Amino acid sequence: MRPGSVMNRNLQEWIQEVQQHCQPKEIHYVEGTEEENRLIVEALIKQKTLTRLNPALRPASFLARSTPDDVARVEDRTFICSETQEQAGPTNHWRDPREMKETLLGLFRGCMRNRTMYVVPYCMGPIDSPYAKVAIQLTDSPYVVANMRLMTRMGKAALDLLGDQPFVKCLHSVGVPLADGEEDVSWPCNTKNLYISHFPETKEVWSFGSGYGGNALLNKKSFALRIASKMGLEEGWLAEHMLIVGITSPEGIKRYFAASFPSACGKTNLAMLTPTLPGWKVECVGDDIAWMHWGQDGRLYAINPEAGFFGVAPGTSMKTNPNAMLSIQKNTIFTNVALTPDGDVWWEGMTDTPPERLISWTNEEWTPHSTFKAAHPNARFTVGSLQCPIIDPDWQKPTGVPISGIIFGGRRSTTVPLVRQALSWGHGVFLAASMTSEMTAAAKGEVGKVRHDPFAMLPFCGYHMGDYFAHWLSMEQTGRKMPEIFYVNWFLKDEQGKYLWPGFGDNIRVLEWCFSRIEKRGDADLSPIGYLPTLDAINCQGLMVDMKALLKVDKALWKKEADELFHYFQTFRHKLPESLKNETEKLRNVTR
Ligand code: OXD
Ligand code: MN
Repeated sequence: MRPGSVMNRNLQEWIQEVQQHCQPKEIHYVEGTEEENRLIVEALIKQKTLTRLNPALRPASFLARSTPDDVARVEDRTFICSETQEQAGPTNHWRDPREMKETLLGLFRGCMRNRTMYVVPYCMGPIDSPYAKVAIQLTDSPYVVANMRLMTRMGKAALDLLGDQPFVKCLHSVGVPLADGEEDVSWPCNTKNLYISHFPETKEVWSFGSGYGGNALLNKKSFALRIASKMGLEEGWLAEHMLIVGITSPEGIKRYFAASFPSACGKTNLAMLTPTLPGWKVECVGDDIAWMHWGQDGRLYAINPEAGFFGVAPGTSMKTNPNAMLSIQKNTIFTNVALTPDGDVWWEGMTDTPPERLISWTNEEWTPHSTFKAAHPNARFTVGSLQCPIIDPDWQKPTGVPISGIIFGGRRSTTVPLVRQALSWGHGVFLAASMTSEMTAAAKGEVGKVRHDPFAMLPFCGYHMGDYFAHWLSMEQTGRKMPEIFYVNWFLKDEQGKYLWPGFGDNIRVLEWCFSRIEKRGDADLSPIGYLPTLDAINCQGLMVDMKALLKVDKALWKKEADELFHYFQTFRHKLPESLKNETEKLRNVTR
């Protein structure tokens, strides 16, 4: 792709503006070819950003190690710069867009000196989908380009699709200009000056200082969730932090579910589940993001805007997620995992017994006696969706797949039962809005602390969360077939701290109950928090589980929960929809 073939006038002007301001040494127009990728990867190896893994064990795969200060999304440096603070709402960090741009212009001035600026056209959603959207990322990180090639439809096809249309502008720099002749480091970043700034009105993202994950791969959280959620509000659709999975019963009935969990709560595992119940089949459409539109038949249809997985490596094994392990056998970029002496990768939880010797993600000698982790808890793998052995045949269907059920869930060791079904769409929205979860390593913060994470969108909603709740409530309209809503918790523990539910492949037992409820079968009791399965409604054959404990609704704990929720919801003030207020009151009354 020559500069001359960049037809979009806005794009040409923008590139020129950024070039003048950031002063890169050269511009590379990314085409997305194999040869181009080969050259980028070779340069990254030379720079020691990537290490080639043993081709006999892990063909065409690489390991990247970041610096210890650039390992996760940084939510307190993530900003929604809407025109007013009210539009960003109480859950987002707001900055005035003009002030933020002034600050950023200062930081971006000359920030790409002696670096290449890559122009990365990419499409979110199948190229031939009416719901696909094109964005352009300008970045000075070749590591970002190599990852985006796996995670998006990147290059010429996206640019051709764009034509002269408006597009989402994503500007990214690691924030480390080089003096003439200065040697680069293997992981340039400038985390002292970190900004991941979103401008929802003008559909722009400006990210400065980090080279890691969601801070730098602006296709994912920044565009496909924060900016897209605002587009969904404006255009009447939903951009959600949800996996999409197709489930076929032994009778051959196939239904699609979307499911929303906070980061690192097992979305990838659920999306690729290997059922332990005979006759059931699971196929994966996506593991992290769903864009959902209403079809003419009144059903909700979901596309996966991504083309690859950016999964958490630690804890992934042939036992917990064999399909993920099979997906990453080749053509994979690993970041912050450990290196084995024979040039392969390892992470905590991959095997029961760790190897005798490793090089840790911090590039240090590691043995099982070491007091530090071999892989970072937020270490990742990046791989194209097509490598997943159970990728759904319709995963790229332009109009998406029809959603019969939506599952919400969080990580809670107490209080929240294994599964329940919402009484109605409005009640389901209430359950999702009241989602709480113990924090994980996916974001910088206090791991284990319970926090509210409505719809698992707390870090990803590009506008006022109260308006977001109202948008969800407004989805229910005459003539539409609303999906059933469920709320699950795989993470309950007993007093000794042992998990009460085996999880992983056995989650199919819970999905079977959800499936039967959609078909108006399946036994349930009405409880103060929704429909609960009766004690024998979930197939537990071959398991030793305490279903009573798993389905327990402890009134005293729920009273605390309801009171706390009441106070949390007050932070949304007049933007809290009346129906959520009423549901909270009802919950407080029944648990009194
Ligand atoms: C992710 C996240 O990377 O949610 O998917 O943090
Ligand atoms: Mn996610």
